[in-house]
Amino acid sequence: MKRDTQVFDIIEKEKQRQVNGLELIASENFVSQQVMDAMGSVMTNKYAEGLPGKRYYGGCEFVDQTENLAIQRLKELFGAAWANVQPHSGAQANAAVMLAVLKPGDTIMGFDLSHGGHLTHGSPVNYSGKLYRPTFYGVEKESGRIDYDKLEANAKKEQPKLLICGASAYSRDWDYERLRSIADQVGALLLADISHPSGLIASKLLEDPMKHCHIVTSTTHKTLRGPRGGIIMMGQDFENPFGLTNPKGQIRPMSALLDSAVFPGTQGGPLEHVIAAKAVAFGEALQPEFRSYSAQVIKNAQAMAAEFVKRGYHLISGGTDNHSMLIDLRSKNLTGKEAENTLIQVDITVNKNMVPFDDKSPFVTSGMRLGTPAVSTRGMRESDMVKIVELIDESLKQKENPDALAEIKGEVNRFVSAFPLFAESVATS
Ligand code: DSN
Repeated sequence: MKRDTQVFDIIEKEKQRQVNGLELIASENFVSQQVMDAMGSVMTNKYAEGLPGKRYYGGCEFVDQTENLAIQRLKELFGAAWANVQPHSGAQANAAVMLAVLKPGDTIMGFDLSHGGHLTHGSPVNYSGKLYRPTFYGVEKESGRIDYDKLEANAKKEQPKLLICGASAYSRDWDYERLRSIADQVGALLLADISHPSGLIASKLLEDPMKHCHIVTSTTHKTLRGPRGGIIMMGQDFENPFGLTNPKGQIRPMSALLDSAVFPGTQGGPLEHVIAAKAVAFGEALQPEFRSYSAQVIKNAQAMAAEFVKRGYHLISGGTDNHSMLIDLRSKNLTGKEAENTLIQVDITVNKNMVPFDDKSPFVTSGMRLGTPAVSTRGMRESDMVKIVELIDESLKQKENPDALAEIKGEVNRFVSAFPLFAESVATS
């Protein structure tokens, strides 16, 4: 068969974009070669609806083995009693949880998208806001942090059945113990969506949600540095408190309800090639080197945040506990759109982002979000973060000057050429 050069030429260009640029999108990372090898393997050819040992297709003995390995390694990584590794994405994982624990029209409470939350936590344009009654909590204007007393009062007023914590743009850790106490007081289940910080949590560098939350979901491709995908976990199994039954009218343990909410509830055949890659990534995350990597992610984010503050940028909440930061650009007379578009001209990738109490539309925004998982995978350290902020600051100051931007782009390309792209070549000690 003739090789499809049309597609592979484009893939090569994307590779060069990744190699030559500075990747600061907080939700992105670079996987190892062995994670890519597993994703691009024959496992993609196999149908395997069902769970290991209970499939609707023959010939599943080997995909059963990789899926079991993924489950076993994931449970070990987070100290979970139960896990499902089949969700195709974080959005699919959250959809399955809601299908398992709620009836249409039930009230949910999540972190406001415009304050840094996620679409699937109740946004009106998402299934979660269309099928359920969404209510929200947010951050305080002055502190940029969640006020748990206000959250509690809000939960008592709205009486959600599902309280969701987790965010796409919140640079502070979460008080899961307090959230569980609030959930218990209003009779809600507590879901932690740890998609962003899951690698840092697996490395025991942030609070542990597994001890306090009924259900935990995550993506696998952000700080966890695996293939694109989703997972669902529980610290311990329990009986669904809302009396929901399976189609036969039987009360089932939550694990069974969640399994059937993934398949057949919201998905068909699992992506066994991605599950094999998840198993590889979870194996990598169990190594001591991964903890060193995660520690560097946080050190880099804190060094980057401090340098932005030094240069007069306004960080929401003033700094970061994790891998990310959200910057309000209004004090620099810039929009998020202008910043994103300027930085892409110098091969620096960030994303424009709403800031809490934003007065601009989501297509313009007043903020930019940055994160350090990808640059840390390339082996960059604190002093490199200072250099990166200098490059960003200079680019934004020169946004109307194409010659200056061309020069900075050359500098960015030279700077990154010292750092290899993929995980296995990274020094983490
Ligand atoms: N909200 C996306 C992000 O954090 O980039 C993920 O869905």
